[in-house]
Amino acid sequence: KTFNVAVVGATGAVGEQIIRLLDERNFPIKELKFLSSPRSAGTKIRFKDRDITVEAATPDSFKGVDIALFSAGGDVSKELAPIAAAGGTICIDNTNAFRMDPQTPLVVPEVNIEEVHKHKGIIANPNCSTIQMVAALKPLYDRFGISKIIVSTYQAVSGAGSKAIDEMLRQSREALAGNPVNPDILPVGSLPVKHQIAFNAIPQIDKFLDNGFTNEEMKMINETKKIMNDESLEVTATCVRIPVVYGHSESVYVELKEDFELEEVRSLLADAPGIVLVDNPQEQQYPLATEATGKLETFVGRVRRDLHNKRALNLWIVSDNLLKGAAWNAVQIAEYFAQNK
Ligand code: 11C
Repeated sequence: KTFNVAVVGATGAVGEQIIRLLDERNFPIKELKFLSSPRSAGTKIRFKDRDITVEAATPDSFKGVDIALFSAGGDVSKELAPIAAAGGTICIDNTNAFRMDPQTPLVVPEVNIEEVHKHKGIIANPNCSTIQMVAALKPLYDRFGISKIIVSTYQAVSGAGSKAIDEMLRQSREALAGNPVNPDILPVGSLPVKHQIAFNAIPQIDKFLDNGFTNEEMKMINETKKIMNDESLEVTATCVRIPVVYGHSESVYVELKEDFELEEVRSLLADAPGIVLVDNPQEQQYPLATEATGKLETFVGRVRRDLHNKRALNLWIVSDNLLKGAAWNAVQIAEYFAQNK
């Protein structure tokens, strides 16, 4: 069986990766449509042996489309995904628009693929920093239970889009030349105050809420509870932007509900789907953003027992934020549909 597929946000950083994955993995496509904002419409994108012209996304774009992958921003998803879903299209949405909607499954295939069957037309892809953390913690959750997670992130600028990548590279060149760096985009394009990202670490990703946490931190907290289907899970997060182009890294402290042996933790991680254990401190081997870039897996290392709480351990979790954190997770869900239709 083949499917009519639409990619919404085809010219963006995540859209580009979705298209590459559909191509490389030979997704069973009948017709393929690339959609975007009117500004990017008309662009041609190569797919297999042909050029496909990007069209402006409108409510009429989804007639006859079986699966649509959205990554054109929350406003576009809010406007168009319900219309597409009402017409029978399965919408896999990479934005924040529907993640916490109780009607919308929030899916990481390694953790809760069965949730997709509850869909009402829209399936949400979680935030990148959440996906890699829950994928790595799932085998430990299933075996021992988890009571508490304390995470600090070290997030790549590509999470804030291609303009943020350009800004980080430009600032680095300016700083090395001894010139002023002129921050323009980060931490949040729409807020008046900007900070240097080159040679810096910015403890703000997205806007602050009244509780002192940022939106990005609250996404990690709320999405983790929803995906794990466990409101009692205590999660706290500090999200930090660092001058890395691709690959989010996370320092995670996790308190288990039962006693554990480190060797069993290591073997559970080594055997888990989509997880690669890289944990050999003697040889200075641990996950690195540079090595995770371009890979579909989530890498876990620095596995060690906490010195104060024998039921707690520390981990270092790294993944390509545009792949498992976005495009690959979405294409994985689409592949599941294609195989189970
Ligand atoms: C970042 N995590 O690194 C963000 C990007 O809700 O899908 C992804 C935002 C989202 O800036």
